[in-house]
Amino acid sequence: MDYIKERFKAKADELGADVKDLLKQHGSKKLDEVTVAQTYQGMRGVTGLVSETSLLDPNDGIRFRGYSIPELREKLPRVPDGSEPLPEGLFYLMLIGELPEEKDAQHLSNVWGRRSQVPRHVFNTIDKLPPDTHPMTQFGIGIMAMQTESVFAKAYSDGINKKEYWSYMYEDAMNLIARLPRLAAYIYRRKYKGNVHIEPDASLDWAGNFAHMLGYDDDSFRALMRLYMTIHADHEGGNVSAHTVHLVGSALSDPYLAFASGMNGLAGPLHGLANQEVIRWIQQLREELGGGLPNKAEIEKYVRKTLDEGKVVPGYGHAVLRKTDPRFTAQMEFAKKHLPDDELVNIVWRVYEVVPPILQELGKVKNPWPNVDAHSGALLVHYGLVEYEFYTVLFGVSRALGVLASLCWDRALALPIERPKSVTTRWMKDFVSGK
Ligand code: FCX
Repeated sequence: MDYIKERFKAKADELGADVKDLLKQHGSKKLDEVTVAQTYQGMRGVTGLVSETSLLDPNDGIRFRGYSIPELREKLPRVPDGSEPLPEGLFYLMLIGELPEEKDAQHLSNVWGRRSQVPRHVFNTIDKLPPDTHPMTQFGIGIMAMQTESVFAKAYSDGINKKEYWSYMYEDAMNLIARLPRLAAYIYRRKYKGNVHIEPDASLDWAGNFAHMLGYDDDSFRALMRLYMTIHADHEGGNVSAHTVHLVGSALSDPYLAFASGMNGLAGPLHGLANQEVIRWIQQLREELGGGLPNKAEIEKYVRKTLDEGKVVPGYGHAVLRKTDPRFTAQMEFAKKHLPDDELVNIVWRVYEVVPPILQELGKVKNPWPNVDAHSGALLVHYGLVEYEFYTVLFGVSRALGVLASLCWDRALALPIERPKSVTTRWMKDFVSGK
């Protein structure tokens, strides 16, 4: 057995015993109370899920196994002379719960490289779609087409012991992560680059090779991809994509089915699609003004118009965060180092000065600060990746790292099928009136 898989199994046995103990001793302890409002309002603030890979603090932002994004940028392994962390290292951290050594990240690069072959029928399936199909739709369909490769689905159909589920899920998760960059690059180059594809470069790391297959071989773009793939990977368990993967996986749907479902959630404009919406929104602003760098008054007018039209300002707000997203800050730091004079980036920074006080003024927006999606598109545009409909696919490739590591944990801890109780408004009225 691969040594990382062995380590995972050992950690899972250890935590499994802890959880058993916790449930035995404290299983009936109350964690929370649920209000009528919370059941109608997206269960905001209800603690009802366990996700081992990361934890979100409203003020400090995301921590992966206790490490913040600035800490990870310091501590995770990099390529020689690299400036940004390797997502392989983050995956190891989320899966095993400890910081990796360089050789662990390198090992994962090699394992994923070896498993990265995407079957021909997946490309054939994509080729049958109208070229104007949204890249996220193509991505979901491609993942579903790859489900033919699920070792869990096959093993389950052949008949396996419950205790072995985790092992097959793990294999599927590793294969899927390995294959996603190739699938995503295929979709990109088919739709935007005349269907001319680029063969993988086995000497590169997972994110570096992804950048290469997309057609961007600039060193600083590769660094951006490593950072991008690291910061989008996980945001605890309750966000739509992570929760969906957990929920669908709880029915023992294999990782291909569960991950494709999560990607359909990521494709929503209030979630991952917001990264394309930000660029579209800024482009419309520029078109209205005839180009150039808009001043603060012009941005303010445009923001107010957006709100008056009953739309949200994309890239701002969050269900849990209550401060500027550290993922926004990490990208801002990257931009200050690599592209401080970029016009679009400067618009993003100016929007950051203008939007929060206006959202605060509304009195209802709980978090007026920018989230990860407010910055990511401007960086990509700088390097020539201007096709903003593709941006959520990049988010999705990264998100696989967190949600699939979590799915391995779900099966290793033998978590049951998820089934919260729902009620009707009739029931609710009877309840509040004491009937
Ligand atoms: N612009 C305008 N109005 C906003 C707003 C924004 N950016 N953010 C929140 N609001 C509004 C809500 O629409 C809601 O209005 P309503 O009462 O009239 O329906 C009110 O403020 C209260 O919402 P709030 O509790 O603050 O936020 P929610 O937890 O319900 O929603 C999201 C959180 C992220 C969905 C919301 O802030 C939003 O729509 N933001 C814009 C889209 C976006 O950037 N999404 C990406 C989020 C994330 F980072 C990701 O998943 O990628």
